[in-house]
Amino acid sequence: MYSKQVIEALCLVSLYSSIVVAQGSNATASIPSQLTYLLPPTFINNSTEFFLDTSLPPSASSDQNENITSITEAREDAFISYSTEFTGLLGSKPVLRPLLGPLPSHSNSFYEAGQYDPDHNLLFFTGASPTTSPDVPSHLAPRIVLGLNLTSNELFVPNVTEPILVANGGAYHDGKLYIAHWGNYSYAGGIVQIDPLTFKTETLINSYYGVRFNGPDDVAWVRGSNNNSVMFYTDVDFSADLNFTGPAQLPNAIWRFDPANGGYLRAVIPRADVPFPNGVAVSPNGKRLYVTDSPVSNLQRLGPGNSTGSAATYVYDLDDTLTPVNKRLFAIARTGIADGIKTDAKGRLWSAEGEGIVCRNQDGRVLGLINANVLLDQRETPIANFALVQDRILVLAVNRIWAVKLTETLSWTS
Ligand SMILES: *[C@@H]1O[C@H](CO)[C@@H](O)[C@H](O)[C@H]1NC(C)=O
Ligand SMILES: *[C@@H]1O[C@H](CO)[C@@H](O)[C@H](O)[C@H]1NC(C)=O
Ligand SMILES: *[C@@H]1O[C@H](CO)[C@@H](O)[C@H](O)[C@H]1NC(C)=O
Ligand SMILES: *[C@@H]1O[C@H](CO)[C@@H](O)[C@H](O)[C@H]1NC(C)=O
Ligand SMILES: *[C@@H]1O[C@H](CO)[C@@H](O)[C@H](O)[C@H]1NC(C)=O
Ligand SMILES: *[C@@H]1O[C@H](CO)[C@@H](O)[C@H](O)[C@H]1NC(C)=O
Ligand SMILES: *[C@@H]1O[C@H](CO)[C@@H](O)[C@H](O)[C@H]1NC(C)=O
Ligand SMILES: *[C@@H]1O[C@H](CO)[C@@H](O)[C@H](O)[C@H]1NC(C)=O
Ligand SMILES: *[C@@H]1O[C@H](CO)[C@@H](O)[C@H](O)[C@H]1NC(C)=O
Ligand SMILES: CC(=O)N[C@H]1CO[C@H](CO)[C@@H](O)[C@@H]1O
Repeated sequence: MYSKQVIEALCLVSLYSSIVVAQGSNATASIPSQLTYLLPPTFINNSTEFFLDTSLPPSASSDQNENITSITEAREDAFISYSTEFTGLLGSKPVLRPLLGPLPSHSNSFYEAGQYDPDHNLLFFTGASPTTSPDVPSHLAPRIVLGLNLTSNELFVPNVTEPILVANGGAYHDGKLYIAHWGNYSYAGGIVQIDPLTFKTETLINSYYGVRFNGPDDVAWVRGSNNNSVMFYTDVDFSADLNFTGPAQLPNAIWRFDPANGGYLRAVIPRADVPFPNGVAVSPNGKRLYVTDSPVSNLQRLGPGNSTGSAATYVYDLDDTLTPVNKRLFAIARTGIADGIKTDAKGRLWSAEGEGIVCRNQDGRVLGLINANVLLDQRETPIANFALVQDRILVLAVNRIWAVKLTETLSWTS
């Protein structure tokens, strides 16, 4: 509930400008961007903890600036702003409002997808059934499709008409919900289309000339200038590593499906470009494709940092044929990986990362974040996704859902 402003002028007189200390879990901390790249050199670093856990030498408070005792003063604040743009987006009194939960810990029922159906005011997401025993390790609990009626706040389990086995990311497009799922040993995963009211389910994609996908993970639709729509999805072999399916049959890739002209499926981004493709999103103007890479070293049986990939988000341009070209590194996650990503109506990119829900502008600059330290009851299972619902962000915080109302409309549909 407390919000304090940075005294910008301090930046001029002091090498290490002041951090604004706030109290209370609904507070906003404004952190001068200078502190994101310049600290007293004996700061204590640690990539597994958060930036807000960085401790500065005691001398920093006396020698450099009495106001910096440590960045950790902001660690219990819900909102961390690195820009006036993000502070403006939060408004004067941002509130992290509990929407659902908490369920008993380890029930990761509020986990992936996070898709808003604006036609019926419904939220769809994927996660463990709320009745899953807390004894089942969260990464092994089968993930199903779940719904929340945002009018009545009623949680429901859609009675889908085809199996959806280890449901992951999703997309809402043209009145239908699309979900990526891994399948199991005997049932091929793929992309399914679900009617949001009747739950009639149809498989759209599940094979490449008779070869199974490894584990379709996320999906996004883009509408071209001629009003035809094309679907992108990521395929990654985490499912084999977790023994939900047999060994990978295809190299990990990002695929493009064009339903027009009888349907045309092709791989458009190879694993040489993005080794472990995970989240996928398009910009509202249909000109950009974002993809996250997830070098989850425990799944690859490698040590931390021991991977050919980066915990990064890449951006491609979409050319006139809606084909991704011109790959650039967009951002590297400071902690963990960037998992679910979504663009807002103004083209900013929001991503679920170790540190929380991170908001970047189109140049990849971090504008601010919603702090995982406050969002999560535990740190073992990070936040994988969230939803943009009109002017709200609904955070799928594993065993609870939080709602944050912002000052702008964020959601849009392709
Ligand atoms: C990071 O810092 C925390 C808190 O000081 C500590 O518990 C943890 O062991 C550190 N991790 C690494 C990899 O240094
Ligand atoms: C510390 O912060 C206070 C209040 O925000 C300000 O008045 C003071 O000038 C600051 N001190 C330094 C050395 O920047
Ligand atoms: C923020 O404030 C709201 C309303 O006062 C309250 O319901 C919520 O629990 C607070 N958030 C946290 C994280 O304490
Ligand atoms: C959502 O809840 C409202 C209020 O109870 C109800 O009128 C509406 O029919 C529900 N929507 C769906 C899709 O079930
Ligand atoms: C789900 O749908 C099936 C038919 O597809 C039906 O037999 C079953 O009763 C339905 N279950 C619920 C809980 O509505
Ligand atoms: C895979 O899922 C199908 C469809 O739900 C089910 O019939 C089958 O028993 C499952 N196979 C395994 C090995 O779990
Ligand atoms: C574009 O296509 C959608 C359905 O695919 C349709 O609802 C919409 O009216 C179309 N827009 C234009 C401008 O043709
Ligand atoms: C992998 O899953 C299969 C099929 O469910 C099971 O038979 C097998 O024991 C599992 N392997 C391991 C190492 O858990
Ligand atoms: C990196 O991975 C290789 C191959 O699995 C392994 O031999 C090596 O010990 C790992 N190094 C670290 C630092 O984890
Ligand atoms: C406190 C701490 O974790 N310090 C580490 C900072 O990074 C260097 C280089 O990786 C390590 O040697 C330190 O142990």
